[in-house]
Amino acid sequence: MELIIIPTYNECNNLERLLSMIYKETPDIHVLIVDDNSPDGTGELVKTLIQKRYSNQLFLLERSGKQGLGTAYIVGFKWALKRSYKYIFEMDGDFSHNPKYLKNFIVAIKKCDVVLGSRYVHGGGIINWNFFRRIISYGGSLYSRMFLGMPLNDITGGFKCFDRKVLEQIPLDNIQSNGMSFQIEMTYRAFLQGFIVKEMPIVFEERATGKSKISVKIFMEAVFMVWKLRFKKASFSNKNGWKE
Ligand SMILES: Nc1nc2c(ncn2[C@@H]2O[C@H](COP(=O)(O)OP(=O)(O)O)[C@@H](O)[C@H]2O)c(=O)[nH]1
Ligand SMILES: [Mg+2]
Repeated sequence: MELIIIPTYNECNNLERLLSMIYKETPDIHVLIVDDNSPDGTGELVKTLIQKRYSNQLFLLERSGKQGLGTAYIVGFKWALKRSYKYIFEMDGDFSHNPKYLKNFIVAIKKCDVVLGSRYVHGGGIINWNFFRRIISYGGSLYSRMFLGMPLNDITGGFKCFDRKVLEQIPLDNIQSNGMSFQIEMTYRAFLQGFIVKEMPIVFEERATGKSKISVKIFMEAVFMVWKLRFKKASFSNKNGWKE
């Protein structure tokens, strides 16, 4: 059984239509929304949708305030591991990650341990990003690839799928990153544990409505985190993870 985790902060205008697209593509899939008390009422919308339409397939975890994407995924992963999901997705709630790719992921994950939706392989791409965003993203992947020695092209993306055994092996309480580098850290830890990570082309589309939450702080966290990950490598490739 598959679960998609979608962290949300002010995605009221996107979520209802996104969910209907997801269930159209993959009718049996389960979705967990992790909402940080969005001021626009995203949490309320999800509660209504659970009541009225998707009672057995849609779930909501609510946190009291905006605490970042990384920790939202961590609580989502823990929720998933307490249940019997075999494949666990990360996905944005703003249409950047097109649900039409879900089926391809489900085929691909059966032959490996982690599937990354990749913008930088043949067939992948980006629509509607300015030059600056492209440089940050592509540069970030190149930089991580070089420093961390991972033979992957898109390391900063957030549309991905894990086999549950990967999440069982990664010490979730020791994850250091919360912003953009969360994606890098999760993949790096899976890679160091010897799991097979494959890339699958996706075309990423910039959100049409709502605001991106990326900031200079999130970007700088990523720049320094790659160094930190690199030099902590020895201590966290063992199963006990990485303790400060
Ligand atoms: N729960 C939660 N979700 C967040 C937070 N920050 C971003 N998100 C969600 O994470 C996804 C990606 O965020 P977005 O701002 O679009 O990042 P970008 O695509 O890198 O510009 C969206 O679904 C956001 O609503 C947060 O602090 N908490
Ligand atoms: Mg986005």
